[in-house]
Amino acid sequence: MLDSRTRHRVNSQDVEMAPGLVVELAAHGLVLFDDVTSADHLLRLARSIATIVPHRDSDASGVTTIADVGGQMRSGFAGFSACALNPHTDRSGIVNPPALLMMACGQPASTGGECVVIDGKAVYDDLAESHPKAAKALSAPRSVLFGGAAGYLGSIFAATGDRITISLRLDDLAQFSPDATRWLPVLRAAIDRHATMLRLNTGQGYVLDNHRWLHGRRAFAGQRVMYRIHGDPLHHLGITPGFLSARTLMPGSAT
Ligand SMILES: O=C(O)CCC(=O)C(=O)O
Repeated sequence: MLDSRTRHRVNSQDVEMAPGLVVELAAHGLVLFDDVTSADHLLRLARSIATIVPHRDSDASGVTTIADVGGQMRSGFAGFSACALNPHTDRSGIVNPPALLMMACGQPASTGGECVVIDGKAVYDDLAESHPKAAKALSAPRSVLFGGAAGYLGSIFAATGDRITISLRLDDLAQFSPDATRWLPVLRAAIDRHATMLRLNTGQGYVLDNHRWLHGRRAFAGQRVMYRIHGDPLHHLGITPGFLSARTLMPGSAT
């Protein structure tokens, strides 16, 4: 669950807004902000903490404007509808997804459209405690094909050194091994237990560690507009993506 420590208020006039934000981000992997009033403003914030990673759908500066564009929904383009989005990791179909996701609300929906965030560390620790077999199966190498045939064969939880990362999508662009499939209901229940809904107004948003936190949204009606930027944290800031767990249950470790 979020608490007041995870809420770092960013003052739009404050050129020094990055340091406090970085401390929160390094500690919790998630920071909420206010007063980021335009896509340009989000871009300034993003450049102060990250190297921008462009996206298929972004403009040249790396900003993607997410809104319901109508028409028929195509696979991999659900963001541009008014539908709910299941908890996911952005760019899970590549080996190294960008480590940061920055989102700001340009205009809230008339109804619905709340953002949903889930701490992958809480999900992992929960599973490791309550369903160690699930944690292990969902960490098995090559147990998920993310992103279709040209995608990436990996796992939901993966260890790099002493850090664990989460990578997930639950749409038609993820195919799970039979053993991972068996544990998906347990995973989804754990995700639900740790989900927090954020009702964002204009100028409010979040920065999250895309290797630790999952994000999604609820269905909406109206002209909702969100600005999105991906990036990798600037090296000198000392932000290490992913999380540590006292209960590592990676394949090969004792249960
Ligand atoms: O609309 C949102 O709040 C989230 C969008 C999103 O997660 C995406 O497009 O991947």
